[in-house]
Order: sequence, then C-alpha cells, then structure tokens
Amino acid sequence: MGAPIRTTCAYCGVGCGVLAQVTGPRSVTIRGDAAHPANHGRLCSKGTHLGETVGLEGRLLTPMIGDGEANWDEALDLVAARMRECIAEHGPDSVAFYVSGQLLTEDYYAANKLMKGFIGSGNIDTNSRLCMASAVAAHNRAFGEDLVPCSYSDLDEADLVLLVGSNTAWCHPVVWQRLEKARATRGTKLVVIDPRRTETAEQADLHVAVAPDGDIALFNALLAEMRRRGLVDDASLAARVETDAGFWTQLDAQPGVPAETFAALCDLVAAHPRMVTLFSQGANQSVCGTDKGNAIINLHLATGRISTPGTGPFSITGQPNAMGGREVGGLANMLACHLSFGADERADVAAFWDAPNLCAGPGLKAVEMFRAIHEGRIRFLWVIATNPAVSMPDSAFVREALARCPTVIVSDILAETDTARFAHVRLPALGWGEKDGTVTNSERQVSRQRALFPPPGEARADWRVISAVAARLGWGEAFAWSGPAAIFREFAAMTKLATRRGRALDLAAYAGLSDAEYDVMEPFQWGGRHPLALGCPTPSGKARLVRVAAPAPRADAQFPLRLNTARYRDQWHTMTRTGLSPTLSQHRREPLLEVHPQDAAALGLEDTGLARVETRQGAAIYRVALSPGQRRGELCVPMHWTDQMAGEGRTNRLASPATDPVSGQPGFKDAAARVQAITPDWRGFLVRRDGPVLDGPMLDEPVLDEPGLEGLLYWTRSRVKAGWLYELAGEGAIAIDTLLPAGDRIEVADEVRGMRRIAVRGAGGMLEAAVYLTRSGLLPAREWVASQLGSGEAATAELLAARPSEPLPDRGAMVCVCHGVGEKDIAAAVLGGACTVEDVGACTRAGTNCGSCRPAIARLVAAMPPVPSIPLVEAAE
Ligand SMILES: Nc1nc2c(c(=O)[nH]1)N[C@H]1C(S)=C(S)[C@@H](COP(=O)(O)OP(=O)(O)OC[C@H]3O[C@@H](n4cnc5c(=O)[nH]c(N)nc54)[C@H](O)[C@@H]3O)O[C@H]1N2
Ligand SMILES: Nc1nc2c(c(=O)[nH]1)N[C@H]1C(S)=C(S)[C@@H](COP(=O)(O)OP(=O)(O)OC[C@H]3O[C@@H](n4cnc5c(=O)[nH]c(N)nc54)[C@H](O)[C@@H]3O)O[C@H]1N2
Ligand code: SF4
Ligand SMILES: [Mo]
Repeated sequence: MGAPIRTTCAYCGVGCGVLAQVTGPRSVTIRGDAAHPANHGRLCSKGTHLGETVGLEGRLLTPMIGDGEANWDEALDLVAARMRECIAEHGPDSVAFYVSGQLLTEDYYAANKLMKGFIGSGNIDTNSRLCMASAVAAHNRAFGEDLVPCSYSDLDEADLVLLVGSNTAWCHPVVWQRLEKARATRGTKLVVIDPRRTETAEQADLHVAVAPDGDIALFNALLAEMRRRGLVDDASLAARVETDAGFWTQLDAQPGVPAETFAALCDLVAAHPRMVTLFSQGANQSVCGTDKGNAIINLHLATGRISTPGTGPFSITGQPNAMGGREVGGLANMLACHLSFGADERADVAAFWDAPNLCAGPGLKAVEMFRAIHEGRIRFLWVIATNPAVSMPDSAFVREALARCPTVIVSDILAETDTARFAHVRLPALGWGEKDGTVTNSERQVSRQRALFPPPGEARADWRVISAVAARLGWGEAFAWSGPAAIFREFAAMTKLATRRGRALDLAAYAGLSDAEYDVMEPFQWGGRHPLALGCPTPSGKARLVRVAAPAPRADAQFPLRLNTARYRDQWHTMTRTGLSPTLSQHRREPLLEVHPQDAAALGLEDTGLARVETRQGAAIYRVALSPGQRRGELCVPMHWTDQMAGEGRTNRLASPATDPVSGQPGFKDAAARVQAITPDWRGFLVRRDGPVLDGPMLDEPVLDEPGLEGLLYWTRSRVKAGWLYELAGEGAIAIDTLLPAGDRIEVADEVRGMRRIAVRGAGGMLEAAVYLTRSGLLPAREWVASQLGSGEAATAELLAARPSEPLPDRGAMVCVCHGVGEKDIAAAVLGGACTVEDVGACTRAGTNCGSCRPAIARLVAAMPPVPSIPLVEAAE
C-alpha cells in the first residue's frame, strides 16, 4: 500500500480535502485531510462514505450509439459529423452544450473554449444556472465582478452569523461544524432565516420563519431600522459606495414577520458588527433571487460589514466546482475569466485563443435553452455531467424537448440515467477518483482532485473527449493539450486579461507551472481573504447599493398551497452516486411530503400515508410526514428521486419554469400546489438482490425494459447491503410473479386480513428476495430481512415473520449512519441520564465520527422530557 493520495471531496462546495488510501483495484478508505484549509481534517457523512460509491455498478464503460456499443472513433466521428451538419444547415446557434458544476475546471474550460471561441455561439450553460446564477448576478450588480468578498475564516471570527435559505447542517456540514466550533469558543450568535424549521434552524439562537420570498421585505426593513439606529455612517458610505438619490426614501420598513421576532433580529444585528450573512438556495432559487442577494449585500455595504475580519455577505456554492465554472465562463452570459461581452473584452479573448469565430454575445440560459430545443431552434445538444431530465423545472416539458431534439449527446459516468434515455450517443466519462484536475470551492480556494484508480473500461476524461471533437472539426491545434496541467496553465495565463481590466480573478502566477509542479500543487486562494478590500472593479472603484423591492403577494385559488423543495442530509442531487451507498440510504429511504399537522388534518392526510401533490406543471406522489416545522399552508418535498429510484416521486414534475428576470434562475422553492390523500388497495415492501426499475401508471415516457409491475400506484427503492429495498403500493390485483426472481418459494397468506408473504431462496438456500403485502394490516420492520439478502442463515419461519427468533433491539429511525445508532437508542441514552450531544456520543458513539447527525441528536435530546433530578432536602435553619 502506498501513501494516501491527497484529493478533494466529490460533493459540495465546501471543498473538503480528503486523504484517500487505495486498498484494492476499486476500493479506498477515506479520511479528512488535516492540512486542507477548507476542513482541517473534518468530513461529513457523504465525504466519509465516498468509498461506498467507487464501485463499477451501473457504470457506462464504452461509448454507445443508440443501444449498440461503439468504439471511440466511431462515436467521436458521429458527434463531429452531426455537429458540423447542424452548424452548416442551421448556424452555430443551433448547437448547445449543457454542462455542470461537477466538471473539473479543465473540462469546463475546454467546453467553453470550443463553444464560445470556435463553434461561435454563446450557447453553453450549466446547472449552476439552477444554483448560483442569482448570486452571480447580485455580485456583478453590487461589485462589478462575480466576487465572494469573504472567506471561511470570517465565519470563525464572526460574532453573529445569519443563515438565509441555507440548511447548512445538512448541505454544507463541515461549514456547519466550523460554526458549531465558533459558537462554542467565542459565543457566536446564530440566526436562521428559513420558512421551515430545519435541523439548522432548531439549533439557532433565533429562527425567523419568513414567508416564502419574504427575504427582501425583511432585509429592506432591517436596513431601514439599522439606519434609524445610527448604524449607517453616511460619510464613510459615500467614500466607499455609490448610492442613488432616492435609495433611502424608497426603503419599505414593513418586515413581514411578527414584530417581536423582528425586534429580536434587529437587536442582534445592531449589537454585533462582526456579522456574516451566509446564503444559498432559499435566496438564489427564486423569481426574485437576484434582488434577494442584493438586499443582503446592501445591508453589509451600508453598515460597513464587509472586507474586514468576521464580516461579509457570503454566497456559498453548491457543487464542488460551481466556482471554477464561473471562473472559466461556464455560464452563457459570461466569457472566460470574468470577462463580459463588451467589444474590447471580446477582442482580447479572440486574440488570446486565436479564435476564428468568437461568439457575438451571450447565449441562452438553461430554461431558455430547453425552450429553444423544444421549438426546434437548437437541434444539437451535448449534456455533460448533469441530469436535466430530473433537475430542470417542469421536467415533462424538458423531456419533450429532449425527445424532439435531433441529436442528443450525453457524457456521463452511468449507463442509465433519466437523461441518458434520450441520448443518441452516450460517452463514458471518468468520475471522481479517476479524473484529474482542479476545483474551486466557495471561498475561491483552488484544490487538486487527483486520480486514485486507472480509467475503467473505455472511459475518458471529459476534456479529452471535447478536444477530440474539436480536432475533428479542424481546430486541433487550439485544443492540443498534453494533459490537465496544460489546460490549467492556459487558463491561468488567460486571467491576465481580467487583471488588466482591474478584476480580482488572478491566477497568472500559475501560468508557468510545470507538469510536476501541477501534480503536487497545494490548495491556494485567489483574491485573498477579502478581495474587495482595496475597492471594486467598477468604473468608480466603489460598490453599489441596488434598489430592490419586495415582490407582490401571489395567490392562486385553484392551487392554494405553496410548495418548497429541498435536500436531504445524506443524498446528493439525482442520487446517481449516494443512492448506491447502503449506509447513506438509511437516513431517508423515501421522498417525504412534509406538512404541518393541522394542515394534514384539514386535508385528510395521515402520517406515513401517501399523498399526491399537483401543480400547474404536473403531479407526483410522496409518503406523508407530519412536521410542526412547516409553516401552515406550505409543503416541502425533496429534489432527489428519479425514475430510476421511484415511480412517482420525481419532484420536478411539479416545479414551475418561471425564472428570475435578471439571472434566469428558476424559482424552485415556491410553486402553487394542491394535495390529496391516496388510499391504495394494498401496501407492501420487497427486498431483492438485484434492483430492476419498476413501472408505474403515470410515467410520462415509455417504460424501461426491465420486468416490473403493471399499474403500480407507488414504488420507491433504496440501497441495502446486498440488494434493494422497495416500498410498494397499488390498486387491484397484484402481479407478484413479475416482482420476484426465480427460485424456491415459501409462502404464507391470510385471506381474511389480506396478508401475503413470500420468500425466495436460490442456490444454497440463499435469500434472493422476499415480499410482504397487506391490504389493511401493519407491515413488519424492514431492516432485518433486508440484511438477510444473499445469506442462507435465517430459518424459513424467521423470514416469513421478518424478524429473528432472538429479537434484535428496535433502533427506530436511523440517526447516526456511521455507527448505526437509531432514534430509540438515543432516547434510551437520554432516559439513562445523557443531557447533551456529547453525553449521547459517550453512551452510544452517535455523532462521534463525521458529526453530520449532531443537530438531529440535539433535537432529540431537546424534545425528550427532562429526567427528574433528585430532589434536594432544604437544609434546616
Ligand atoms: N446533502 C446534500 N448536500 C448538498 C447537496 C445535496 O444534494 N445534498 N447539494 C449541494 C448543492 S448543488 C447546493 S446548491 C447546496 C444547497 O444548499 P441549501 O441551499 O442549504 O439547500 P436546500 O435544501 O435546497 O435549500 C435551503 C433552504 O432554503 C429554504 N427556503 C425555501 N424558500 C425560502 C425563502 O423564500 N426564503 C428563505 N430564506 N429560505 C427559503 C428551504 O426551506 C431550505 O431549508 O447544497 C449542496 N450540498
Ligand atoms: N426542485 C428542485 N430542483 C433542483 C434543485 C432544487 O433545490 N429543487 N436544485 C438545483 C441545483 S442547485 C442543482 S446544482 C441541480 C443539480 O442537478 P444535476 O446536475 O442534474 O444532478 P446530479 O445528480 O449531480 O447530476 C450529475 C450527473 O453527472 C454524472 N457525473 C458525475 N460525475 C461526472 C463526471 O465527472 N463527468 C461526467 N460526464 N458525468 C458525471 C452523474 O452520474 C449524474 O448523472 O439541481 C437543481 N434542481
Ligand atoms: S462538507 Fe461533506 S460533502 Fe461537502 S465537501 Fe466536505 S465532506 Fe464533502
Ligand atoms: Mo446546486
């Protein structure tokens, strides 16, 4: 075994350093890298369990043309020929790339260069449009450049942190752990502004449960109040910031939250000048997301809380390389290196690349791009490292567009994704642990992602595939890089075009790096800790206060509820990797519809029952979960489930395609909805060694070819150690035979109660599958039978009962996936006297590894009735 390889986590924009110890051809153990500035050795549950996702299950290992395997030359020739024909017949704007913040900077740079410089269209956009575009637009309006003006160390040194629309404890857990430390060591106060009472909000000193899109009113009122309290110093403001004449008079003082909550917020803000406001999707994913970003930035600019230690408006990025994509021009409305489409800047770029066809102006943003595909204006689409059939809003429309598009190329690591089903050509890419290059995290820290394994099968790095296509189109010389180091050098040299115009993006010092130096490159931060400390790259050198007004209230009598969408702690996006991890799959096995208990009662919804949510875009079905943390009249569902993982649980059937007028980012967090309970004839669950994709009645496209159940009302599947666990519900007859594999069947049935249980054993008595169905009764617990898959040990009676004859403790819902500790274990620890998260950790080990479940433990501890203390006898006088 060699030394561990230093690399960066595959998931979120925190960008944690990882020490990867390769232990076999496709196995690796993972630790946090204590020397990495983003995490100092910490990792969350997703990073900790990266090792479970590096197997080759489901991988695309050869190029595919239609359903046939092809060699690379055939596939690349076809891609280039189709692209050439399309450009010749319909012009460069008939071609588009839709790429991703999960590409490395080098891949991203190559794709952008090919589209904007050589094909000659601006039509390259990225899933960052769904993610960061509003923050980018807000930065550009306020600072004149897309700059995050602060760093993680400001979180360590702040006295007050506001989290706006960020479930940090789940989505940026290592940043959350830094906040926990700051709170423990310097008493940092925490405010969470989120309509839902998330696990993050549970831990806050103050939770402001704003109405959806109530943030602008709140921040405007907060700014007005801070000025009234004398916290805006007009003289220093005039020296640093451009403020147009009517700015202060137009500020509305109505916060839109209860007066006492607002007063508490104002007191905290007034008392703590060292303040960071961290914001993410609750701010960005809105039809007024850019204005929200500027409302937040306005408060920081006006009170001077920016560019000093412990201060700043901090837009945190979602994907591992969302920031890198922004640097190299991945968004349709920017050129590489933060350059705009002004004539001079275009000329600079054309000269630097020696580009024959530099595009004339911006291309289409994601939602517009899919509209253009639907209308036949775009006729060639190349999707790289993203799954738009799931993650774009109004996915029925997006799928129609994909189905109509004459050429769809998909570069992915997996053979079957919802998007890959529309591909004419599928190209196998290198995934995390195979690819090699750089990523930039939320605080502008550039780190190496390094290969741990050789490329599997025929898979190739995305940049290589892009350059091979460019070469076939006659532009080989401009794409003749020897490796990622050469691309990085070119990008670093190109940033001189930006610095020459006063921009902060400066990597020029790395332009002369040798391949060997690139290999051992340490993480570095461009722009320094506070890149705006010396002024802004605006003509006046000053930042700008931007007028923003609260949106008009919306009401929809037919769809009276408001639907929010969010993320789960242990799943990543469309589940293509985390969905394969048995450990991570335990936290939430199904997509839940969170609804306030009183709304549920009024709507006739039952906890753990099923419900259909409908919007003007479509319908989807979820498992109901009563949650007092929801505001009345609002629902919340997860974004993650796909057609590969569920029959009806795909959330973007529901999301509206309405976008922010400035940034083009969709408003994923607020759709008008209605809901209805569903009562199936029967319910059940199935465990199976292999995991076919089932069929449901409402699928909007042809079904997948694997065997399934006709007419299932509901199904979801999730990974268990040796197979899959399916939840099922249906109407009418049950076609059990299509559900079970061949083998020896043992069966019990109880006609009166409508119960049926079947176990199937294969060679050596090994459990291949088992199904448990009922019309009206209760179903047994799942985890034990699931753990018997692939083993021949359990007795038949045990299998049919779904429990061992020596009963195992019931752990309740899984909280700590690292140590397998459930809610009931924690409750027992609290009854035994544990009063804090630390006590629970000492008794059960829960929360002592990655720490992602610490907020959940804290909530459970707080919710348990206090253990009565031993009464003290008053001492006699
Ligand atoms: N576990 C996990 N972590 C992830 C990811 C993942 O898929 N799974 N994805 C990564 C990516 S790409 C991203 S972009 C980030 C996203 O990270 P977050 O932004 O933290 O994630 P979300 O859960 O999408 O949304 C955050 C919160 O916004 C709230 N919200 C909704 N509407 C409003 C509103 O009008 N105002 C306010 N103030 N809040 C509102 C929601 O209730 C939700 O709790 O996470 C990254 N990290
Ligand atoms: N309703 C709702 N929808 C949302 C959101 C929301 O909050 N609510 N959030 C939005 C946000 S912020 C985001 S970022 C998007 C994310 O949405 P997507 O980008 O669609 O989600 P992923 O599952 O990350 O898709 C990545 C794809 O790339 C593949 N892949 C992984 N690594 C590589 C690689 O190195 N090369 C190649 N070629 N392929 C690779 C994976 O197998 C997978 O198919 O979803 C957006 N959609
Ligand atoms: S916080 Fe978790 S998911 Fe994000 S980079 Fe760090 S280990 Fe990876
Ligand atoms: Mo994102």
